[in-house]
Amino acid sequence: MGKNIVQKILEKHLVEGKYIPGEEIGIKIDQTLTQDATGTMAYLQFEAMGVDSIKTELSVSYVDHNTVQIGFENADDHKYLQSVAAKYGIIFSRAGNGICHQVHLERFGKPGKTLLGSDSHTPTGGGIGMIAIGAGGLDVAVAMADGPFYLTCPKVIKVNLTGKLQPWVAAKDVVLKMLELFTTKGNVGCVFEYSGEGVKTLSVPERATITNMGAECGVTTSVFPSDSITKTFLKAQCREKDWVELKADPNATYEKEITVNLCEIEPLTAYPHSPGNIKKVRELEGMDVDQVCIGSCTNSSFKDLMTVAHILKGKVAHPQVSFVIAPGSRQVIQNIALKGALNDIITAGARLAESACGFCIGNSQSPKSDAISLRTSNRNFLGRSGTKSAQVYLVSPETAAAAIITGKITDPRDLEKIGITYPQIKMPNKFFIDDSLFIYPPKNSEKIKIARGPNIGDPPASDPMVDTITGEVTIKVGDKITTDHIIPAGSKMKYRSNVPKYSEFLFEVVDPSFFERATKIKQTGKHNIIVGGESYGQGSSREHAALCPMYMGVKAVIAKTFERIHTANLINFGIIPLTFAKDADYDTIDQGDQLEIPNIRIHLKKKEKIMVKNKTKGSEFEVKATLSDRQRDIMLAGGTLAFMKTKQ
Ligand code: MIC
Ligand code: SF4
Repeated sequence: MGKNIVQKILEKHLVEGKYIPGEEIGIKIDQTLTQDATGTMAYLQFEAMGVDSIKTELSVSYVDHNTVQIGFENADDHKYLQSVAAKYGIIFSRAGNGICHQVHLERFGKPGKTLLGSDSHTPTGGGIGMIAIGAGGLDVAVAMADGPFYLTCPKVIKVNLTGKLQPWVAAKDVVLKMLELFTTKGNVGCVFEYSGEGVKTLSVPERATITNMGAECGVTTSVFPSDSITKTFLKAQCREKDWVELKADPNATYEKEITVNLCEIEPLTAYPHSPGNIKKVRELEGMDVDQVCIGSCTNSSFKDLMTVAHILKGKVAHPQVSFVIAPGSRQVIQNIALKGALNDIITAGARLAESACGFCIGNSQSPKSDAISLRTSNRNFLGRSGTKSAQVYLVSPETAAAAIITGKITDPRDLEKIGITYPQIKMPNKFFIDDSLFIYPPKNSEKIKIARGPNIGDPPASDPMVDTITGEVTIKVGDKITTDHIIPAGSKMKYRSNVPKYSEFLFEVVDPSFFERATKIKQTGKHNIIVGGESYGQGSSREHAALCPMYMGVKAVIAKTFERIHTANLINFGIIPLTFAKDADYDTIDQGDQLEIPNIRIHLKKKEKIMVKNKTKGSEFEVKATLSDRQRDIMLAGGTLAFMKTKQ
């Protein structure tokens, strides 16, 4: 039987299990990437493993998230990261070099390789035919130490692209269409594999926009074939030797197939507060816009910014619009500068932000109260921009540029009515390349001292699993609770290396009194329990959404369904993810209810039925622990680090 691309790459990297969709497998990871906000904890955990150097083909530590440096904390983290990189053989990408996913695509990604990144948008690498997966920092640390990465062998969905995008319709609109079709939930354990005639019409940056935002559907990753377009891109990056061809066999089989006709896609937007809320731009046109932000790992490539520059040439931003632009990498800035496009953008009134995550993570450029903000980024969760009352719409660079000119939500196709022609951007045959902001590790690293400023603390340790969980429902939340709801990033992100302090902000956007309640419950010696609805833990890979609850004494999360990365993080930190055997039981629980899960340790060990007693309601209900044998052992040990110690 023929093989699809996903199967070809995964089978080549298989180190444990069999390639049977739905079953757990372990794969060898060729490359890793970390970013500073998740990296500090990842490397602290790597250090705790006692390995002398990384065992991957290539590992890169990027500084791109926390670059605001208000106070010493971020700078301390950066120094720590730089010294760890030198010590263990990791390439260090200095602040200013760009956003990890964009830079990795440009300089390091290789078709056919596996990439594990401590960031949920690592699937950007699928744009050049990698199996690129986002994970918690601890999983990345394990991969750097030569451990397998465990995942559920995915169900591969073939996305057959036909036709060609119409002028003014962008790759962003394709992935927004995918979000309309697949929504943000129910796709755990799947991978999107793109194929068909339409693939040939998409450049690498366009493909990367599509694979980047597959993360919002909750798929494990997304992948494009590696073809002549990939080769041309790598050649332009002086990396032609990294190219290999990758295509599915003609008779390859898939779990499911869908066809998306590119000709039929129109400019789309994701309206507040979920990337899955899709409408046509046409339906919202005329709405006043207060802010437009162009950038993020989804849409900040050379092609994106050249498109924007062309549209804005000779125009000035509408007086009511605050216009911010954050190029994806230093290479992008250098190349658009050489073309004169940077000048066109600045002349149009752009506030040029650092080449970093910045506004996307609410680290800067929070909009005014109740603002309508149009962003080319990938997430518009409540409060993520830093302004809880703001309404964030996710759009393509074309739609963003149209609003900059008109001050209103505008279908970019209407720009032709005011004499602006559709920009046909040609990708350069050779990019201007300057790798001087990468620091390569020295050959001899013995003398290197790891820099530990006061912001660098030890990762908190977890205890072995208790016999019986006895506690209180500290919080009951609804469906689609994201990791941004669980623990915010933005201005609080500087506490990533200080777990006790960062924990104060748990559930801040949903219920700021959570921390106080959880502290009281912990002090009485009871366990904290979280109850959630469908798709709990959407969004980022941030392991602090498990680490901080663990620190606060949360022992179980009971939800209708969980998202992939968050489930793995909960297990890594010894919090048991339990699902309702009957969804209706969710309705019988209230915040403050006293729950008991008797003999959970034994039940887990013996794979027996697990019952929860609701002592407040005098009722009982069944929950499921859907764990592999490996995950079960980790849970019993109290988390991955504790489990690894039992193996030594
Ligand atoms: C995000 O986009 O939410 C982040 C910030 O990049 C996170 C990582 C983090 O929280 O540090 C992600 O996507 O994994
Ligand atoms: Fe950075 Fe935003 Fe991309 Fe996350 S989604 S990596 S915060 S640019």
